[in-house]
Amino acid sequence: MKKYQLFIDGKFVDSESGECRPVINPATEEPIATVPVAQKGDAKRAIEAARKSFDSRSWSGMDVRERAKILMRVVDKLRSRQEELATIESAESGATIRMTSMMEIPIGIEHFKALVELGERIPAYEPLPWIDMPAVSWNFVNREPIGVCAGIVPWNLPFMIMAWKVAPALIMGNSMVLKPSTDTPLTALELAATAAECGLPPGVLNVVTGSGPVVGEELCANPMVDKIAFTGSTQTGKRVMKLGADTIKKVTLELGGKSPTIICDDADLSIAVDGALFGTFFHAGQFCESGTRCFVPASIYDTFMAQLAERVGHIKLGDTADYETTMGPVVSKAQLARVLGYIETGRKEGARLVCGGGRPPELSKGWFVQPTVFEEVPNSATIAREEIFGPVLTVIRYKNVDDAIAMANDSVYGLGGAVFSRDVPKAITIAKRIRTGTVWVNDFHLVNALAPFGGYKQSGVGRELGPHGLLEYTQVKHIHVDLGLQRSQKFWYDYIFND
Ligand code: TXE
Repeated sequence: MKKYQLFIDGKFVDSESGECRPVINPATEEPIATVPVAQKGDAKRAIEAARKSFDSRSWSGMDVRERAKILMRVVDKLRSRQEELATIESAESGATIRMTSMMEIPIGIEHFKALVELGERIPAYEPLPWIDMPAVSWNFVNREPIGVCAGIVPWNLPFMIMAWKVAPALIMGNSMVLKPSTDTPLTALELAATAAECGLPPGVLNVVTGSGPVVGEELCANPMVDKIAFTGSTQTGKRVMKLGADTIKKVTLELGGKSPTIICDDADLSIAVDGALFGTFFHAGQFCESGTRCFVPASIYDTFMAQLAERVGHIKLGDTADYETTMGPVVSKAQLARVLGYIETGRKEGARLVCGGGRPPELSKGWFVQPTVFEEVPNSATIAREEIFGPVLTVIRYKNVDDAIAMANDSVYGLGGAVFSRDVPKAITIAKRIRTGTVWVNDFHLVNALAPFGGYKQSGVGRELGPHGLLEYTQVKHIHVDLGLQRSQKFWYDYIFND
């Protein structure tokens, strides 16, 4: 069993305490590796290394084209390791190998590449309009890295979410300390090893494995950290924001969701039924933008539900290392208990169970949950309001489109959503009225590296991906060059002189 170490200042090192913990495969419940349990002192060492590298300008002062060359070497090396990374990611997160090898790792690498290419093209110099009051001056904005960024990553898509933080932070010239989730720390350490091999200067990327309350809180509170990029639950996001407030850190948060899928009465059901199921059951529902509330019009309700119930039966649970398996377990025993608890609440609150509703009896090992569909759920029910983060879909009947949009927007979250209709202009009009950061028309989950991703309301602050996401990793400095070269032209000095 591989024993991993922390990655600090360009070297793999043990934690100060020497304590390690196993990483468990959620499909087999067996340990697959061990990682250090870092303490605050380890987090501080990593922050100091990042600070030193940033202040030395070994990376931040490098020409962006040189930074891009090194990061593109990382991309090439990651591509050559794609299969190996897909296997590790599947084993640590419980995602199927079908998903990690066909989607998460290759697309995560492509997103990394796209963000590096996009960042390279963001100009450091932004001219401002001519200013001649109170006298002629030349003004421009210098776009600069922020400094030391903390990247806090959850367990649902560890490689991809890490790529969304590391690539923009580094191409824009920052140094970073990355804290993966305790459940899924391995691909972060693999990325660090690859980056070091490709010539990334020491201290620019550091990886510290440890708990949120210990390592995560140190990263959020330490005065040497300038920015926090956090993905995780809304509850922890609130804590992160409060901790960052003491030293006025820039904070971007990508948090929970309860995304609506609105099926229109003119939808192509061969796309809409599978789309609604893909929106909820992909990766056992462990996407923050998952479409867990499906709004179906009364006029096609029975037909839609009959097709939906039939199609759920085609989702195959089982060995995550088998390419035929299409749905894996949830990430941990704690998450299993949480999801089963919500299913119980759904039953108690009177929702009608269409299928699923528990652990699959045919699988004796692993934290699996059957794909579960509830119907006749009021939008006020707990299972329609709270993020479950498991394979649970609630179907809600609606009378007219205004009614559907009102219910879709009646949520504290605002991350994603979808509209299914053959009438694309109508679907776009509905999409514009949904108060979320992304809406797909006739699809779901297709996150685009060139488009901003993030939430309205309690789903987050700021954006990841695209130019909007890259700019979150920069500071803007206004430089004013006064063109009045004679003392007599600077009449405003006479506000303090009278001679
Ligand atoms: O999330 P946390 P958890 C939701 C989902 C899930 C629930 C709980 O509903 O059921 O959150 O999962 C680190 N200071 N999402 O407990 O706590 C932690 O170590 C600083 C939605 O895993 O948000 C991990 O690295 N950091 C979500 C990261 O924060 C702290 C993805 C996320 O953990 C910390 C995951 C603290 N005090 C869960 N406490 C999404 N939006 O994609 C924890 N962390």
